[in-house]
Amino acid sequence: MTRASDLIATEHRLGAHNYKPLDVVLTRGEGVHVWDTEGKRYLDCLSAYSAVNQGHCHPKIREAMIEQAGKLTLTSRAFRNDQLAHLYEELAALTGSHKILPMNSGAEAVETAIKAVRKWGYEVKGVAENQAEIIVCADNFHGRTMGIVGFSTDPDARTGFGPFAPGFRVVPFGDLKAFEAAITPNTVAALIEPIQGEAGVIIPPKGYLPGVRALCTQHNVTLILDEIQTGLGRTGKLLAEEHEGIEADVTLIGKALSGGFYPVSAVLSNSEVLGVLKPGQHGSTFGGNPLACAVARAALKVLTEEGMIENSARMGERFLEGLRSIRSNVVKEVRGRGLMLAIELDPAAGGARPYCYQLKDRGLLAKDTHEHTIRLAPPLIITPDQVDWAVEQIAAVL
Ligand code: IF1
Repeated sequence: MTRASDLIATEHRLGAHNYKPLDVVLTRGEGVHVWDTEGKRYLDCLSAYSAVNQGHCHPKIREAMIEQAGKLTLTSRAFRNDQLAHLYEELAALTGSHKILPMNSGAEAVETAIKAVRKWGYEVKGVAENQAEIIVCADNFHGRTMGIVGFSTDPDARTGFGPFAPGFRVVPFGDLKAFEAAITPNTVAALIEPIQGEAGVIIPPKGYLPGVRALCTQHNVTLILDEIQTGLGRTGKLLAEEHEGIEADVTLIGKALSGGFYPVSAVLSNSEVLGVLKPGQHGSTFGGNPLACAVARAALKVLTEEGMIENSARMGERFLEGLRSIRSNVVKEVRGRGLMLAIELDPAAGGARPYCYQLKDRGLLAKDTHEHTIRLAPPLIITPDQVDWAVEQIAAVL
């Protein structure tokens, strides 16, 4: 049973249908490329939703993973391991954070931050018990767990899954007045994506995030930036907040923290917020395990040492320019920062998915989002020639 059509049929028969992937069955990846079971090669312009920023199967991350897998994989946090302290040190040096809490998935990092800021609100800010409020944005995407989908505004994400936890206030993304109006004495935090990913690569208006930062400082509200998708070089800086000249109080990273080898996420913060979590109040069997730490250390090392962040900025500009030069009456808007790019099609074009299938036939993998948007996010190691080739294919199908 190796034929792609058989594998797809089996997935259909035995798997839950919570995804509708493009019908391409991949079997190998290297750098910016992936190969399907028939041996056809594709330029990957999704990078596993930015988890593979370093490129598929990066040899140095693979080496670190294999080496650590032969030594020690999991101790649980009941005991210590000799990798965690090194990851802390390297992450702290890179990001300037004072405290770090390692988890596995992005959603877990978000849930962890929510727990920590609520407790901070009660113990440090002085909010009355169970009154803590967190401001979130409309069209947010922070993950799939119960706590998170409860403050989603996407009907697919939340309908049928209630009842939901209270304590969240939804405001329009990019509207500083609305943000200010939502702040109450019980507001403990604001949770925001610096660029909304799932919503279609929505970049907030200039001044919005600095304004949010100032309001948070003024009202003693913890600013949590979800950089799980935007972080680690995707937008051409280590963190997307750098484009705005601001610093979050709590930063969430995941995805590319492992270069796609393993689920690794982390909450980064100053000591005041994460400091409220005491032994027994939070944790995870796999969080901070030595295999995850070794992989993350290698993933961060290659990201910085191999110039991937700078390349993301340069290639992002080239890609955006190329896309903007495409003359097509189905294109409504092209937008992006670094290698986080999107083409919004005219609703009359009949949806983005047929275009993604045409791109697949031409050897380029991209993913439609929200009906009319094609999202482009290649690995950060993409070369100028590969960018130009991608633009040619996209121009041809549009
Ligand atoms: C899926 C999108 C990307 C995220 C931000 C937290 C998480 C994500 C900003 C949770 C996850 C993913 C999950 C993936 C689709 C995907 C996605 F289309 F939904 F928006 F990347 F573009 N914060 N994003 O983007 O991280 O728990 O998944 O590790 O299939 O659901 P996770």
